[in-house]
Parts: sequence; structure tokens; C-alpha cells
Amino acid sequence: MNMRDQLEALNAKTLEELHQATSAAALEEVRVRFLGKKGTLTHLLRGLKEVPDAERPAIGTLANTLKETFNNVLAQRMNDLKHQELQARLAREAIDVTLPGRRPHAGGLHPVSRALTEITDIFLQMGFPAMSGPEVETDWHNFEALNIPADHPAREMHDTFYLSPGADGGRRVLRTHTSPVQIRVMESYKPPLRVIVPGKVYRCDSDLTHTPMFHQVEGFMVDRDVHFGQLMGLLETFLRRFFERRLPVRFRPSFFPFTEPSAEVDMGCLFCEGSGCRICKGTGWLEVLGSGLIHPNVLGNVGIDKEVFSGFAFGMGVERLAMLKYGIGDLRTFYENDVRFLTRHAGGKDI
Ligand code: 2U9
Repeated sequence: MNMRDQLEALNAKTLEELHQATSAAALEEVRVRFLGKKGTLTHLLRGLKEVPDAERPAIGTLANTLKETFNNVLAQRMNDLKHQELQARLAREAIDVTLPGRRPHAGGLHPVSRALTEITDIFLQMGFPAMSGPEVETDWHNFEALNIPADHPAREMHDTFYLSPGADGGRRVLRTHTSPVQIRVMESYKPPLRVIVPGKVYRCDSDLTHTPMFHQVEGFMVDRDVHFGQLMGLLETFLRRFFERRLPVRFRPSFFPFTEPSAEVDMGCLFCEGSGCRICKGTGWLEVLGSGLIHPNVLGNVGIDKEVFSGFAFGMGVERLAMLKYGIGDLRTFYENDVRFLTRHAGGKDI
């Protein structure tokens, strides 16, 4: 075969290889095999010196033309492959831009805040607005006015956080309940009175079921002819609204220095509905509130005529109610601020 035919054949074969190649690397490999130092074209052109002088220029021109054609086809193939690759990648990584976006971390309510809001809303609907007062209290407001005598167990050092005396030299405490606010309300306003007091309280006590700070909602009403039946109706209605069920509720005689008579309030266990379980310690009942008629001594201490007025009062621990309502098993998780806990109990908000 003469040189011209060999060149034509080599060119045809190489162009075919270009068309078969399916990647940039394969194309480069064809190029090196054809045009590289040890490539087939280079090798063939080494034989150019054997070609008669008259034919050599024409063969040289042909070789150049073939090289040019090869390079053009190579560039075209490279373009085609890049295009194909891009199309494939676009298909692979396609994004549905009509999908709703992910919401940013929006925050949510702490379960204690949720419970406080729900409790205060229910009492507001029943005519009890919320009031607040100081967390650092005088001995008078926290104890004395509430008929808690000096030798009462609640006064012992291990229950109360004592602070250094105020400007008047009087002993100060972190309030151990929100009742002192009710004393302040009765000192400042005349009956009829209806108020609840949600807020933080402090007790020097810390174990599985006690934190040194927790939340209470207490409430009271003072008017002419206030009686126990009104208190029972109010608390039963509150519990049924808060737990969103027609629960059985019972009142058990008890003792508090600031109420007489006093009663603890139980509701039917939410978890076993009365048959007895671990949560209600087999009794079928959960203790959820304390209550009573305000002790005449307390009314006397704030200058309310006990012959004309009577009142009831009640109190509840907010963490306990939140644990029961939202199914939280461990009191300490409220104050660890673990984001997984806070997210889970944020109240149906998508955070
Ligand atoms: C005044 C007069 C009476 C508030 C009351 C309770 C009963 C009670 C506890 C429930 C669980 C506190 O959080 S807890 O540990 N509270 O049992 N509290 S009657 O009585 C008052 C308050 C103020 C002037």
C-alpha cells in the first residue's frame, strides 16, 4: 500500500475511534495514539523520506490536512461529550423548585411557659385576672400574714432561702410560694377580689422530684358569702378544661396554716383512668391542687372584716401539671435546656 493510501486508511480508522470514544479521557487516549511522539501518524510520517521527491509535498499537505481534520473532529467530539455529561448531571441533580422551603429554626415555648399560659387563660375566662409581685419577700408577707407560725416546718432553714436583711433591718426571703402576692393584693385593694398569681417560687430542696426554683399558680376570691361549693366548682371546671377531659375530681380533707377548712384535690388518673398504675401509685387518683377557705386570721391580718367577707384560695405546681399534661417523666429535664427536649415539647410548633 502506498503512503497516501496508508494515510487515508489510518485517518479513517482514527476518526472511527474518535466517534466510538465515550469520555474525555478516551478521546485523549486516541489523540496520543495518533499524534503523540510514538503515535501512528508520527510513525508513518517517518517513512516520508522514502517517498520520491516529487510526491513528498503532496503527501505532506495531505498529512497536514488529515491532522487538521482529526483535530476538528476531536474538538467537536469533546464538545459533544461535555454537553452530554452536563445534560446527564442536570438530570441527576434535578431540584424540584416548587417544593416548600425548609423553615429556619424558629424557637418555641418552654413547656412551663405553655402550661402557665394555658392555666392563666382558663382562669381569666372565669373572671380571675393574673397579678404579680416581688420574688424577694419580707418575713411578714411570706409567712407571718399567712398564719405560718415561727415554729412551722415550712420555716425551717432547709426549706427557705434566707437573704441579708433589707433597709429596715427586717429579714428577707426568696418567696417560698406566691401567696405573699395575695397578701399584697388584699392590703392594697378592697373586696370583692378575684385574682390568680402565677410565678416563680424558691425552696432549698433539690432531688429527683424537687428543683430549688419552680412555678406555682395560686388564686383566691374574697367576697360576701363565698363558700366551699364555689371553690369545688371552679377547680373541677379548671381541671377539666386544662386536661381537656371530663375527669372525676375529689376533695380530701387536709391542713394548711392559711386555710380552714383545707382540702387536697385529686383527679382521676389520666394514664390508667382509675384502674391503678405506676403514675398514680395504684390509687387511680393524682393529687394536683391544694385548696381551702381563707383562714379568718389571714383575713384579719390584712384588715378584712371576717364577719362580712369570706374567701377561698387554691394553689398548684405548674411543673407537675405540665408533666402530667404533656407526658414528661423527669422534672429535671425542664431545666437542662436540651434542645431535643425543648423541640419535642414546644407545643406542636414546627421548629
Ligand atoms: C392567701 C390565703 C390562702 C393558697 C393555697 C395551697 C392550698 C396549696 C400547693 C400546691 C402544690 C403549693 O405548688 S405547691 O407545692 N398549694 O396546696 N395553696 S391553699 O392559699 C392561700 C394563699 C394566699 C392570702
